[in-house]
Amino acid sequence: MNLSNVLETKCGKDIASCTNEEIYFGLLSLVDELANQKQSNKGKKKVYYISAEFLIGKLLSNNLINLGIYEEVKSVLEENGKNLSDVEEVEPEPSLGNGGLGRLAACFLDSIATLGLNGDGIGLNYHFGLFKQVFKDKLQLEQKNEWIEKNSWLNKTDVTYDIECGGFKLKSRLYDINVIGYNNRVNKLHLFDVETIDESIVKDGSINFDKEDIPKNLTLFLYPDDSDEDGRLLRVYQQYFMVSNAARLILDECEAKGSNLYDLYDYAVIQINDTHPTMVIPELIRLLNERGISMDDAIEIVSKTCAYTNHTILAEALEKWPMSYLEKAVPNLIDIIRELDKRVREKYEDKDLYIIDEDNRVHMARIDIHYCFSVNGVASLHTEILEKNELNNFYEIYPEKFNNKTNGITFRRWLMHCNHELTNLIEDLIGDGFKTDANELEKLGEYVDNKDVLQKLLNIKFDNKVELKNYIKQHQGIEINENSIFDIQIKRLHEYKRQQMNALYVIYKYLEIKNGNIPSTPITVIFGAKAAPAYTIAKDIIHLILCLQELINNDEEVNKYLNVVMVENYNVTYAEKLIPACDISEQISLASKEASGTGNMKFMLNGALTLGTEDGANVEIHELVGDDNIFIFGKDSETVIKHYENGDYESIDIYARNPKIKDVVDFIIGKELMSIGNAESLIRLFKEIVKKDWFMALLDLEDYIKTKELAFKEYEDRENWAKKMLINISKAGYFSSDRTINDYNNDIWKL
Ligand code: GPQ
Repeated sequence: MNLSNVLETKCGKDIASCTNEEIYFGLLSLVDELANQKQSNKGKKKVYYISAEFLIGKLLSNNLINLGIYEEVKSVLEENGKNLSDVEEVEPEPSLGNGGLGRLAACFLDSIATLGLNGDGIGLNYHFGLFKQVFKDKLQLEQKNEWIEKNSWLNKTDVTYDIECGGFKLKSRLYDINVIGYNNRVNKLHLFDVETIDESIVKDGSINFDKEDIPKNLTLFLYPDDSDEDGRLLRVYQQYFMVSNAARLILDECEAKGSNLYDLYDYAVIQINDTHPTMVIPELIRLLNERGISMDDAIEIVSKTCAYTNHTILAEALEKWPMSYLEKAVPNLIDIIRELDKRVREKYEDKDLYIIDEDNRVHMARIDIHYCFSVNGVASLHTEILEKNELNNFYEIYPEKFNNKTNGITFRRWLMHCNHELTNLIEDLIGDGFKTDANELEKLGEYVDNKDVLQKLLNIKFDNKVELKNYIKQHQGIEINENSIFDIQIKRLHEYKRQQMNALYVIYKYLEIKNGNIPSTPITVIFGAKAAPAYTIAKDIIHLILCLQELINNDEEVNKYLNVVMVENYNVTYAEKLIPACDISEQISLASKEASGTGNMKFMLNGALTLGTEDGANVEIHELVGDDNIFIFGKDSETVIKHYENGDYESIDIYARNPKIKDVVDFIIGKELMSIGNAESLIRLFKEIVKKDWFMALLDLEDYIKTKELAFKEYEDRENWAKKMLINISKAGYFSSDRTINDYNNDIWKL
């Protein structure tokens, strides 16, 4: 194929005279054509990864890499005076996920295809996805994120179903996105939409719409989380619509391959990504009943087909739908859910095992655990906590169902695509085997004493910092110092992730500098985070950070040594710029609360050092790199869990006893911030920290400050720091999602 000619035909004119947009659409059409030509061997058994979220990010460059034509396309464009990264800028980012859970699903699809496995994703085609974040007056505003253009990665199919909800019927339509494996097969991401959707009911510049008009609004937005009250019933409709379509598609595909439905589990395995798709269990049972299969048989068949992944121990994130919602939205499922509950009650006395509780709420996770054949956590500590604490009563009756699958990330996106320089260096040193076998990164260990290699690593980091500096300057007009330490915390805003603790560090450092204690190397603390629109305290924390940004960056005494930046609208695209430029990766959740984290893995792979608690996958990172190559602080999960059990944590005691901490916390409502910020918000946050501090930021603050100072000190020895970087990269292979998916396949899916 002569790429230059093909692309010119696609674009309808010579490349040199095309706009970047025309080139983007030309490449999009070329990629889809190449993908559709790849005949994937179908295989008898298929995994269906059902998820309310697939945070896929931009697709162009990754698809070019996975098709093996990235370099060629790049040089053809260059020959014509065009730049591939300018073309990338034109692509809108679909925001079909909130954070880690959705991004994990996207990494998994990449690895499933790359390993040549037969597996598709099933989800919803949200038109505006998660909101776009805008800062105004140091507050977060939410706007719709339009991403579907006339030409997009979505391919309309002929598949439609009639879905019966409470009160009306919905006609669905399936859209497919090609999932191109790295040098391997092409799978599908199936996204269902409703034919009657009406984008015009969303007013410009907002995310407001009539929440009751389900046929028009069903797939407009991704639910931002449980704290958005009136969105809840709509969320139930969304979930049912997703799984009813999924169930029909799965049964149709399996029957077409020869299943008599009694052997469904020989043809399909359904991975339920958190509780959001749980209703697929009663829905499949219902559809099997409709096709003449008895209740006993249907329950057995479905239980042998479905597997459940738990992603959190946070009680507020475990879905419990009031029966009244389900009666309204999914009347067809009520009898079956009652039947599933009845069978549990007949067998067990422990009320905490019941599906329907005393307040008539339906516990979705309990349906999953009773009626799936596998229950997995997402990091070893997380699985251990599920077994010993959170789900111990279930573990006692079903020990054989429980298993761990430590999360992973795709190295195609999080190394090869986002960090070309580092990828090239690694390839020069150890060859390109690591691209398909991530464990080969271990070979980098040979170079820990090679000064030339260490210097190259530092140079690459510096170049990436300059690139990030330019990007932030261009997008937000903020100037940062590429010679400073880049200390980065990027993830959803949640109190358990403790961005507030990091902000308290910033205050500490500001006061230190004011007192004449100047850091040897300047520090840039970077945040990126969206808060759920109805999560007040999270928005207060954003406000505090934006106030600190204004105060510090405008203070001539301080801004030479310390800067604060909160990037606007943090998303996958932004992550791809931030991660390669990071020196210190902030993974500071309250121990026991972060199920795994996956940002921690991306940073490590790109040569950042972790500053973190013994939580989630940090524990496994720590084990792999050893004490000398990570900065660990804070109370461990056992201590934290005991505090919750005993109810004996009082932040006010720490505040009152420790004058340094008191000064730092008082600064939130001191004259400097109160004169530039919103008093109500700052006072509310201050009170929350002093009186409640549910996620114990003050518990670890002192140790955090001490450890962070130590990390900054170690940064001064550049060569030694580069060694630590190299060791982190060399040990990151374990966190390839190829490893994770192999584990899922060997232990659960058995494709
Ligand atoms: N996670 Cl339950 C989400 O991103 N959204 C959710 O609704 C739930 C979990 C995250 C979790 O907080 C991280 O620790 C994990 O790394 C991630 O899921 C993937 O497992």
